[in-house]
Amino acid sequence: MTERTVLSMRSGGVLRLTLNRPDKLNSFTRAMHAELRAGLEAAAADPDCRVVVLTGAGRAFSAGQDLADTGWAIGGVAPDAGALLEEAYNPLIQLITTLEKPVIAAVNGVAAGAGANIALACDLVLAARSASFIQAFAKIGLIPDAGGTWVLPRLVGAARARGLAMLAEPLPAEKAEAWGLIWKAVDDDRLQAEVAAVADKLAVAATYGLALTKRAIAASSTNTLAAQLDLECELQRLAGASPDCAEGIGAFLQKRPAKFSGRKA
Ligand code: T3D
Repeated sequence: MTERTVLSMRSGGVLRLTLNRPDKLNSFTRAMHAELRAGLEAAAADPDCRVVVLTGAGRAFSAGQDLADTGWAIGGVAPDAGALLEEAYNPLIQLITTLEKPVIAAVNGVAAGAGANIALACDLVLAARSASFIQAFAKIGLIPDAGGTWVLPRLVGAARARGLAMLAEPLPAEKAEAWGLIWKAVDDDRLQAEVAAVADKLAVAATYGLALTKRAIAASSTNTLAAQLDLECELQRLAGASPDCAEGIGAFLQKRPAKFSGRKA
């Protein structure tokens, strides 16, 4: 039987998706794309799933595209490198960034190429101190994809984005945190516990409000201030009419812990 390339485990409101090709540093094949997409779509459809954790099996998070599974052959005709992005990476990044619940990347080891940018597409990135982020593309004559050219300058500024993209050097987790590329670098032996604590907190949070927050922050990168203020009015109306907002304010006034359902209505 073929082993699954993505392991899926639900515990309470937390869905954990583990990239599972440790011998090839969890590099992406078409099968892995299909399985990850299915996992994320299942998360989107399941109201009881309130947060997704994405991590890697073994010593890597992901080394990006499996370079043996692209159709490149030494001396052969080059395949259309954009086609794989259209078919697989772009929809994956869209799925992560528009999922109406938080996605946490638990970066357990090296994250290279599209593997780095898939992690950076997640809402919160926690990385083991020994992990690193490598925009490996320049080493093979490609450009950063899977959203890399969009997210890098926004997170770390154009100067650092160009350095990361053009030099393709590993950026250690601690420096990634210091530069604002990720949320947190933690001791290796604390990574899973820290991720579980964050996931458990988000699993009982006001999920719909978080989804609207995610939407607003994503829109801010192209909006003017005036457009963003309008969007905040629109989304705050939706958040304010949600049962979780009523519960949150009621709980505050009654001096008791809030019990959020995560539902829209
Ligand atoms: O159409 C398109 O393709 C466009 C899409 C592009 C998306 C992309 O992601 S392009 C970028 C692809 N990724 C890379 O270029 C990174 C390649 N990997 C590395 O540079 C290194 O493996 C790492 C720096 C990530 C880690 O180095 P190290 O020394 O710790 O491990 P290693 O020995 O290089 O790798 C261990 C095994 O994983 C090895 O297999 P083996 O020899 O033991 O059977 C290695 O070949 C395999 N592996 C690592 N990365 C990939 C890979 N196999 C296939 N594809 C990989 N990307």
